[in-house]
Amino acid sequence: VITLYTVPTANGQKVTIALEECGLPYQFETIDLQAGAHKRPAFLALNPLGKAPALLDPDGPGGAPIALGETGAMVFYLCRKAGGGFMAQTPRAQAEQDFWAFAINASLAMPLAMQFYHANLAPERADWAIDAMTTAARTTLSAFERHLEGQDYLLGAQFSAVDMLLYPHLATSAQRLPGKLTAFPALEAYCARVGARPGVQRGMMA
Ligand SMILES: N[C@@H](CCC(=O)N[C@@H](CS)C(=O)NCC(=O)O)C(=O)O
Repeated sequence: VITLYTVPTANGQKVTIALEECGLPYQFETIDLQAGAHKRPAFLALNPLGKAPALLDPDGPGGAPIALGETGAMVFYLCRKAGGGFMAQTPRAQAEQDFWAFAINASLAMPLAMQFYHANLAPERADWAIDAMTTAARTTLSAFERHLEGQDYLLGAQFSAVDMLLYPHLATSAQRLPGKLTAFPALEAYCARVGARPGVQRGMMA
């Protein structure tokens, strides 16, 4: 059975949503970041970047075990393993899917994480850093807002793998920004739409 080594954050939730939506059996172990469990050799063997989450599928391609880090790679792997129904089907849609996936994990997740770090964890408070990361996150959120004004999901009418990557950042991380998502009505409506899916709800609770 697939094991997810995870943390109760948006990054962990993306993968549990994928596991639940795909109907793949799994178990999970919580990684103790405070204790540095993600920097130990056993974890680095799963994800050389030393960041949670990571997964181990004993029945990977060709029947051999596979370990993976990076939430984008994990969600796409799981969706393909489950038959590819949540993945874009045409070269044009695949290019669009990859654009949104990279945008979420590089241009949205990173400033949200840095904003949280500077607002809550940094040894010294630096208001300029909090402001810069808040602005960077809001700039990306504005692009998602404009895109979702005209359609229900990131790739159009169907819920897909990239929605699994976006939703937890909106439902969890972005809620910590001053003003939350109130300036982004299309994103709020999108959150209600995606959050109503039973698989998404189970993934968020896992
Ligand atoms: N780009 C990575 C980000 C992973 C990440 O930043 N994970 C956090 C927890 S949510 C972490 O392990 N932080 C501790 C560290 O970086 O040392 C992904 O999408 O998987």
